[in-house]
Amino acid sequence: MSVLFRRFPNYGKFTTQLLFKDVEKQLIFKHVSTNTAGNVKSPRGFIKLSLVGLSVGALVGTGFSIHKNNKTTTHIINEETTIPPLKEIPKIPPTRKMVYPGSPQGLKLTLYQYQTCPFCCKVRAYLDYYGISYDVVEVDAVLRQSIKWSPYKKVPILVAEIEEGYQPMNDSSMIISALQSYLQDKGGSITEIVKCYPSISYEEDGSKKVDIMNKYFIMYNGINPNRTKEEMEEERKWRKWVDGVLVHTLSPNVYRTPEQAFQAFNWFSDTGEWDKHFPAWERYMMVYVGAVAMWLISKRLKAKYNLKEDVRLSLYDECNKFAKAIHLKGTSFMGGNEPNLADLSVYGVLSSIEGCDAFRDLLEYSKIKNWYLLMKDTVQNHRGMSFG
Ligand SMILES: N[C@@H](CCC(=O)N[C@@H](CS)C(=O)NCC(=O)O)C(=O)O
Repeated sequence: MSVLFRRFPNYGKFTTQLLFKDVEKQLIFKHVSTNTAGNVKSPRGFIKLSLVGLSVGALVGTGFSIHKNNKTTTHIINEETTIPPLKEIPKIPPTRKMVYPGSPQGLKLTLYQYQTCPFCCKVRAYLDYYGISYDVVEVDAVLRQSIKWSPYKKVPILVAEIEEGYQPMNDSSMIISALQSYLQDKGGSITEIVKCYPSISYEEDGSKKVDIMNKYFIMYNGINPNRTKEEMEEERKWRKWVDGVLVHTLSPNVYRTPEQAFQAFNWFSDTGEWDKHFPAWERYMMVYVGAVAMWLISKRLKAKYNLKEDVRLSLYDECNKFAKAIHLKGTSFMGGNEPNLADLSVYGVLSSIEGCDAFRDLLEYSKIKNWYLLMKDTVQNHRGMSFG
């Protein structure tokens, strides 16, 4: 992996070499075939209730895809794309503006999000910690009108204003890595940085899947990272664990019983101020259909991700792993005296369930509480602000 730390005069070269590594990894671990047949299923034709249920299910973003397949056969389509800048996107009044006086000059960002989506919470934790100003557009989970302009249909989407228009960034980990790369190299261009994170699409059991290359890598572009290779590897390891493991323990815990599912959706509605942003019919749909759908889906997720019979134990176990790793380092954070991107990612996704019983239990019965409260204080006071 030494190639990952070599310095390159421009981002393009860096991308090509990393991309090669990642494709190589996929070729090793997945069955490869030249068969590229198979269409992406469209939601058209679903009755409205199912559509609403499924859309709301996506709110927590942890495995709606389980409905589509459980098999493991994969065919690489090998389509590589980068997110093109757009000349125009519809002007939607922001739901709120987060303004930080020390925010990096010239960086105008809009976050399209669901308030309680763990991936969106992760991006907000990053922006708030570093005191980077941004506008928020709360997307309605049912019709998703405000992201109609985007070919990428999930949230978060972060859009940066650039000279030629707008540069969208998709996927929470890619967004964080791209912004971190931009902040390291202040003279760099967001569009050039985004090119370092191309998407590769492939077919898995009849549906098209997309992976974003290099999404846990920061592009230093010749700048000395001032960190050891081991520190950077450790940070990436835990960031991957957040997306690949930790996040999958959340839904089965949050929606463990119908009562807890309703409680969670009512909290989503309160904290996301759904009464302000969405018509009453849509809000009720989201709460009632969403709670039932997620309660049902979470049973499948529990099986898919091999969670323990008592799903709380899986959540505690995972959080204890992270807390123990920090304890062994003898520091306050995984990043040492200051949080790194792993700390911010763990904090972000856990903050998405703050209003739920599962969260209260987590703080009471696991070892994550002290770290979590310290992180909360650190993020809410924007202690990384001097970085910008
Ligand atoms: N890997 C993505 C996952 C994003 C995601 O799954 N978002 C959910 C909401 S929490 C979503 O928009 N789902 C819509 C859908 O799957 O159609 C990230 O890290 O941003």
